[in-house]
Amino acid sequence: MNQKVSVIVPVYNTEEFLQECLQSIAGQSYIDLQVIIVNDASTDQSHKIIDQFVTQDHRFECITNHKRMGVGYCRNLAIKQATGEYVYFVDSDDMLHEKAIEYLLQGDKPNTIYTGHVVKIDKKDSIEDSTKEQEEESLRTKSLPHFEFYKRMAVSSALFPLEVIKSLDLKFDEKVDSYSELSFLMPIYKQYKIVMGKNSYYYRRVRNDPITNPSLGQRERDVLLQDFADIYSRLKKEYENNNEAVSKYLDIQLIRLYRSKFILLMKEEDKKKSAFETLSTIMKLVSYNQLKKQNVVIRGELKALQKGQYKKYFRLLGFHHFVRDTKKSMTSVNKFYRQIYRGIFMKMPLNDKKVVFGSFLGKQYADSPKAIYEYMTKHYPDYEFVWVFNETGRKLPGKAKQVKRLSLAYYYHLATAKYWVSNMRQPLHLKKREGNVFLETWHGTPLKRLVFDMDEVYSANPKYKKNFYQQSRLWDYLIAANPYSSEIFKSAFKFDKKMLEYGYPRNDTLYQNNNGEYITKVKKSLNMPLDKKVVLYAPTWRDDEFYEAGKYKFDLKFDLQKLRDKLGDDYIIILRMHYFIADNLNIDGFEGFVYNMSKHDDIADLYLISDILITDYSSVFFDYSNLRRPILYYAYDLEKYRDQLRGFYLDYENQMPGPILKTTDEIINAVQHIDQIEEDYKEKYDEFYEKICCWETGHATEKIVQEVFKK
Ligand code: C2G
Repeated sequence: MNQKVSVIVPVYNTEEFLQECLQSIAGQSYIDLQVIIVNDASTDQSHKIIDQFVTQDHRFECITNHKRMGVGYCRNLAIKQATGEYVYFVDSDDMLHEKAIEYLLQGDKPNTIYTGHVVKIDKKDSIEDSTKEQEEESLRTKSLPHFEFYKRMAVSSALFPLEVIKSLDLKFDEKVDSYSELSFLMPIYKQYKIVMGKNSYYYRRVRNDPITNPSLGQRERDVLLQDFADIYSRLKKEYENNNEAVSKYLDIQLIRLYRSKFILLMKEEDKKKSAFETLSTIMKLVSYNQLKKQNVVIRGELKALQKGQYKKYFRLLGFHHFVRDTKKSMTSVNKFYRQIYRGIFMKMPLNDKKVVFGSFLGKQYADSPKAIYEYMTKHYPDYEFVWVFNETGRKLPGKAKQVKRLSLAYYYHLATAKYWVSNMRQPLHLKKREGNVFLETWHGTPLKRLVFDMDEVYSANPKYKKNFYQQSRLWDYLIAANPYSSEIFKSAFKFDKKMLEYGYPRNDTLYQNNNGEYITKVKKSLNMPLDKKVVLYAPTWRDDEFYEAGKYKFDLKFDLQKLRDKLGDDYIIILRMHYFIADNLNIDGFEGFVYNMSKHDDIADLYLISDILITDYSSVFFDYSNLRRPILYYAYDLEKYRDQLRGFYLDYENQMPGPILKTTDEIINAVQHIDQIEEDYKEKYDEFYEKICCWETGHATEKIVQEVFKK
């Protein structure tokens, strides 16, 4: 099998993925390759990565465009330069299994196109999972129905003989960015048998940041519709009268895309008119045969589109959605509630003086929403207040109604309250109404990198960034406790509305209640001894240790016995787990020395009663520093956490206002010499305090409420 393969890689701004992509090509077990990269005037650092491969490996060559020409142009250009017997296309954010090309070359049936297995990759592990069982010598094949192959509308993963490309003059469309492959594929539609190499893996990366740098398929739906309409009309004209199979294929693709993608545009007020016009124009080209194969609901819509009947179309679509939603709502109570929310509650009048509060997903009565609520109950008596909890029936000051999260009452109040105050995001399915005001308080000064400042995250949901973006568009106000947070939030959340810069409402209590009387009262209410000093241990959660979404694992990584032996005479320890932690800590036998306060609502009281804080990477130390009390960092997994899982905004080893500890002995030693530590870290602590606590006055709540709420 001595045949050269020309691998074609168009590149546009994919510096995060390019190294892995080119490495997977350079490392192919089949080595007789010509790799043609076309750099389509990338504005990022992609050129540096390309240069490195071109200099080190004589099989790599690069053409650089001086202005952006589009992916179709790049591929056509590279084909002109190809000298291999076969051409294989790779997208610059994707990757290949090391034998992807070798396997395909083993297929030797005439008039056949061999294609690989396309596997979607969104997490690092998924590559390993999918290739576990495939250390085989030879190609495993299965023949593929034509439609299966062509419905991908993608050339990547297949081996095309150059002779076929040249003789049929196969070309990518250069006028559109998406779907440009259709014009390359249509001349060979049904002309060749399609065989899939089951063990020739092509890894298609599902990018998790479709907001900052979308792949072609992740662009906005209206842009995709425009491109599809463009190429569809051109190809229809070309094939309508001389190739029935292609013409039929194009119609099926259009209807398929209409049902899966374009129909959703009709829900977007600002886009639906122009989407209707575009769809109406191209639907006129669809053959009656395809139309009559659709079910009665879709057929009605398509006919209305063909005839340009705007009102009738939206009437039918409304009916379609109603039937679909009703069917869906029969499958779960929550879906039923959501339908009532959309159909009834959202149409009821907004109450200008109603506020709905939520904190930590209904788990706690705590944090800034609590401070804001307590201030408002005193100073805004004519307002109506609603608190969202997972378990209702709590004792609260004031007259707030309590509703269970995701219950019918929850939807009613969220639909009819003018104001929402929450320290986290609202569920994706909640929509804002004209006049709604959302005060997002957020829940901590960031050490760990957040959302758009995180690199490609493999451990999170691949839709994390997209969802976050959508949810955070609802925020009207965002609280930043310090200048450092304010800067970060702008980039990490892409937030460009009103930033409230007065300090954290949740920290006001650290200024107002930092006195012996209050501290004694809290200690007594928690049945804690008054003659012992208090160490508070409040670590964060680990992204990669979980049972299921939202339920994380945690086990104590220190020796309680040793701690009691050495510190028990003078200290007690409060354990405070993060609200994501589902594990129940076992402290049997340590009663009187260890107090598990993980279920206690507000951590601020625990800050006030403790003399020393031990944490790791949790934002708790930023708040705690308002008390100017000593902080110890128990960072036994620092390297992994910082370098693999998250990344930090601060230089952990040099900027923390306390020592980094890795063992129980080091903790004991630090607690026993806490005065010395305070002295050693005084300068760093002062610097830190200046940076983090400079806006805190103990009156943040008042200033924020006055700015957001009308009296
Ligand atoms: N928290 C707590 N107990 C802990 C840890 C955290 O009560 N053991 C509370 C604190 O109010 C803290 C907040 O939860 O400020 C956020 O916790 P982090 O550990 O910082 O983690 P995370 O929820 O991922 O938020 O900008 C901040 C980041 O979003 C981090």
